[in-house]
Amino acid sequence: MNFENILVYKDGAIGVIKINRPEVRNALDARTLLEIEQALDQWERHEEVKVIVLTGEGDKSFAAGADIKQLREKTAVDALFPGLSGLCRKIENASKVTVAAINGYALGGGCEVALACDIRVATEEAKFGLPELNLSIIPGAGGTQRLARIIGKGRAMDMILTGEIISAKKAEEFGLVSKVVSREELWETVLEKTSKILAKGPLAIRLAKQVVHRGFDADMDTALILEKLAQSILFSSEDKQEGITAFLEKRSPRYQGR
Ligand code: CO8
Repeated sequence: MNFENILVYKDGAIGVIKINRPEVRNALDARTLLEIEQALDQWERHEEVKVIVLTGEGDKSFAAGADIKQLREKTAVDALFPGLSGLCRKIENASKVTVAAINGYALGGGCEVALACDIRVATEEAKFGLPELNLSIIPGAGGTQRLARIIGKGRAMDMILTGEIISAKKAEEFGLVSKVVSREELWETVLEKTSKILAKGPLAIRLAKQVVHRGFDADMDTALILEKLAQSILFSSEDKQEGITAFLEKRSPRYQGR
């Protein structure tokens, strides 16, 4: 597929997906959603790519939400199709680690895409909000659920009902992003996080992601069983032997993903 609305490139072990519609603040129209899905599939299949980064072109916006012009045409039936909601689920379920590098506005569906990523880092200028109620719709791509799970029900309810746009600093206080840095430091921060992740065993990364995501929505007993089973798989892996041997021999581990 020829990408028109996103830029897709590789930087070492990072597969980058950059939303490239700065003239409309990187609003997510149908084509952009389709392209992001295709790019995700491409990076999922790419052996050298271990981390997938979503970001936005320009210094104003990560993504200003669903394309409001296209929303006008949407019918009740359209809301039942996966669309943006399916994309967010796909991001969350990616086998590789996903990072949102938030370079500006992350509003509505744009915020929901960021919420679906495993890790969120932002520039000081970034702003966050779920202003859908201004249009008399609700955050419909998982935002009502993921925001509450990440920052707590009370704060999520406040943001959703008031539509207030919050600063990066406030988002960090809320735990909506894990780090806020200057614009110049954003990519460096992504690289730092990636190099820490790459030093870990690939099987452990994959299972940790699944246990946190799936366990979070399960009851405690089920979640703890998931954790035990994942640990049991890891205990029988060559990588676990290598990790422990390397620690005892005071050297860096050489993981094979087995
Ligand atoms: N969609 C389409 N166009 C947009 C969008 C958008 N979301 N956001 C900005 N634009 C366009 C503007 O219309 C404008 O176009 P033009 O130059 O032709 O007038 C251009 O981008 C620049 O916008 P501004 O002049 O407003 O730029 P500012 O820098 O002053 O402001 C903001 C930037 C704050 C981002 C502002 O543009 C804004 O508030 N945008 C709308 C944000 C919003 O309400 N987002 C939520 C959208 S609804 C949604 O995401 C629903 C998700 C769930 C869907 C589930 C479906 C089943």
